[in-house]
Amino acid sequence: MDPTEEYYYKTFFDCGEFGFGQNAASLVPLADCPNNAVFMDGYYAAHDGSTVKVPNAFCIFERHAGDIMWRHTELGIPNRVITEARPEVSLVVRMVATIGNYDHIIDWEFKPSGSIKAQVGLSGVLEVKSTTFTNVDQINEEVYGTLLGDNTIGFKNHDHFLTYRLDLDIDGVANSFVKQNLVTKHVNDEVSPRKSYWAVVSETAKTESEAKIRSGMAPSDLVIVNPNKKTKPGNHHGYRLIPGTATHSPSARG
Ligand SMILES: [Cu+2]
Repeated sequence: MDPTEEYYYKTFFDCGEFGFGQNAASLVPLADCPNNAVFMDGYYAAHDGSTVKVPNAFCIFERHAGDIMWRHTELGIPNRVITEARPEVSLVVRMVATIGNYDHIIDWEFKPSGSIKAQVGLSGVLEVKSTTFTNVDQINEEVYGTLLGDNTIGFKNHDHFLTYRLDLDIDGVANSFVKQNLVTKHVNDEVSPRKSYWAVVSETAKTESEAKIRSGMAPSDLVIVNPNKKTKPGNHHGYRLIPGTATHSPSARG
């Protein structure tokens, strides 16, 4: 978000132009990954087709975070209290891609409940530009960033967008994308004192365009199912997509 001569064209595509695989960093034992981690080398094809090895490109470890996976204390049985608690122990697969000043930490977390969590962390150093200023009191113009030290402005206003392409095969490749919309229903009879409630109405996308959503904006659960496979009670096999909180960048068009 800096329209000046030296910066207006800077729109980096970290994956597309630099490559997360080509820029995979070798992980540092006991710092990037805990002491129960095992490491795997990574390989990619160079421009001439030869094989390039990245030592310790991945680490795999069990995470004992101290959280509860599931618990219940049953108080409904007279003269008996039954408590069962199970710890959350998940399997983490990690890699780091260092693109210029940034280090992207990519985790896939596999939980005992069957949940798969994708997470990206950002580290590294700030992108900065030089300036004549040494104190904010000297600045009476737009500098498109924050003065961090003598003659140093850090880029404050910019976005990082990370796009995942999820190709799910749930008990086979024939899967459907279903939006489970929460819909308000009105009660018209005289029996219930309730005037309204909400119910779930499923809508299967027939086209790619019908599957478009604004992440975090719609009152819907997003589910990918195999419509050809059913559980014993008759529900479809499926996975629910749970987006994280989304910040919506104002689009700067012009
Ligand atoms: Cu950035």
